Amino acid sequence: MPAYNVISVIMGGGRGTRLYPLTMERCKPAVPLAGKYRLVDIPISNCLNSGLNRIFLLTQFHTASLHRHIQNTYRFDPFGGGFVDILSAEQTEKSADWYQGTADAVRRNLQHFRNFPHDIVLILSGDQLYRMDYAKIVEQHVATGADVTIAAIPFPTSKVEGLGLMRVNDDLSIAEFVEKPKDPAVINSLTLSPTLEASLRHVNKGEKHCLASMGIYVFNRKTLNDSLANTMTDFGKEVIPSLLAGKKLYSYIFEGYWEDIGTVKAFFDANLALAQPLPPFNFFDEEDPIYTTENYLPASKVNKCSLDYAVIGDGSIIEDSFIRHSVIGIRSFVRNGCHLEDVVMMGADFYETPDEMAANEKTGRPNIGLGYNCRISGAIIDKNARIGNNVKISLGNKADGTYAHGVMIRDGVVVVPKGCTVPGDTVI
Ligand code: ADQ
Ligand code: ADP
Repeated sequence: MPAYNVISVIMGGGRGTRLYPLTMERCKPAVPLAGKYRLVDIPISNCLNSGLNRIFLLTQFHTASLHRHIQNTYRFDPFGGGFVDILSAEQTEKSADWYQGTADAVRRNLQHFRNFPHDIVLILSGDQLYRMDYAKIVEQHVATGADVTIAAIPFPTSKVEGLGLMRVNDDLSIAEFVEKPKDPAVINSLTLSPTLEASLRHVNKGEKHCLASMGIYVFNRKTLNDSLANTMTDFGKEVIPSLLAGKKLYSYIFEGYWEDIGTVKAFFDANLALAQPLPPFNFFDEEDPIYTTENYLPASKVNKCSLDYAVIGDGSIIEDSFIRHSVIGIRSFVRNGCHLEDVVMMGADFYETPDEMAANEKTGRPNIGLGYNCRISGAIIDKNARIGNNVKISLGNKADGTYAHGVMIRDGVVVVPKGCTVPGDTVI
């Protein structure tokens, strides 16, 4: 790879409402993941590990943090022609508004892609956790002579809610595509044929399975241009169904771990899944590593703690605390006597100096990180949060909503937003 001329386009997110408040101050691709990465590191690393180094990242707004992250991380030598270009929704003479949907976002950027020679466009989602060799889907795409190839994962019918489903022939050509069907009769009509079901390695043969779209598309250049010469705004809802009649659409079956992490709950669960004995996603893979910024942080310092399935980011300081089934991000400061269970703490962007901490003490402002004797469970603590002494935060049976000091509950997960200050002795 690539014997074919491929460009990759990563869909960096719409308004980011489903991940709010993690997207309150940053665009979705910049949301921190697994203690030290950003969401966008997953599709970019997959591209680079697949030999694809010409990457466009489409995003609604262009936060400083995303720009800094991409510039500091993805530096290419001048001979390989590689790049990661951020294309944010921009006002043009034709339109002044945001991207209306995935297809609209790609359409508005076709002019940028034209400057680079290519035959094939690989379209990827920016909010999924999986490891995939895109060379294989591109090879199948070329071998079948398809106009479009859609990556598809076999899911039991009970788990296909919110996904596009396709019925495929035994040669993998797509006969029917329905975006996010709800009607059980429709879902049942889209289940795998017995021949295909028997050929799959990882499915539980007792259950009926469907092929769900992973939102990963391989388009021939001309097919993409032609299929966007209209006003359709969305790939799953409009463009793909519209192509079924006249074009050759194939599925590419993927049988590994794949998780859409576009909601607060899915994001929380996928992070915590890394803090179990054998995580479904392996960040310890040396052959196909996930790349991210090298921060030059010191190794973490841990004193008198009980750590039980904890993932600890670099540059953290943790004193005499109990941490269970949690992800603790870079530069986290956990002071004595804390008890954390099922917590995703993103860490901090900087260390406070002794002078700053002395000034905090004078004004009664908590330092960045956790104060003494905090008890926190079932929560995401976003970056640079200041949590005072003796704070207790747990989900309990509280409903979604906004609670004291800006703390929120979304999808049944407590979120302490970025830079939030929770004064000492608060109980939520
Ligand atoms: P969804 O994920 O619901 O379904 P969509 O909201 O279109 O589809 O998002 C796809 C990707 O594009 C996401 O990464 C999203 O963040 C990004 N995105 C959305 N709007 C964008 C915009 N305006 N600008 C830039 N990026 C944008 C899709 C398919 C389903 C399939 C699932 C799998 O439509 O068929 O099953 O993905 O997750
Ligand atoms: P996020 O990770 O939440 O998207 P950013 O990446 O935008 O946040 O912010 C991180 C950058 O901001 C880091 O480079 C950090 O050094 C810097 N930074 C933010 N606030 C401060 C501050 N008060 N003092 C020093 N540096 C800061």
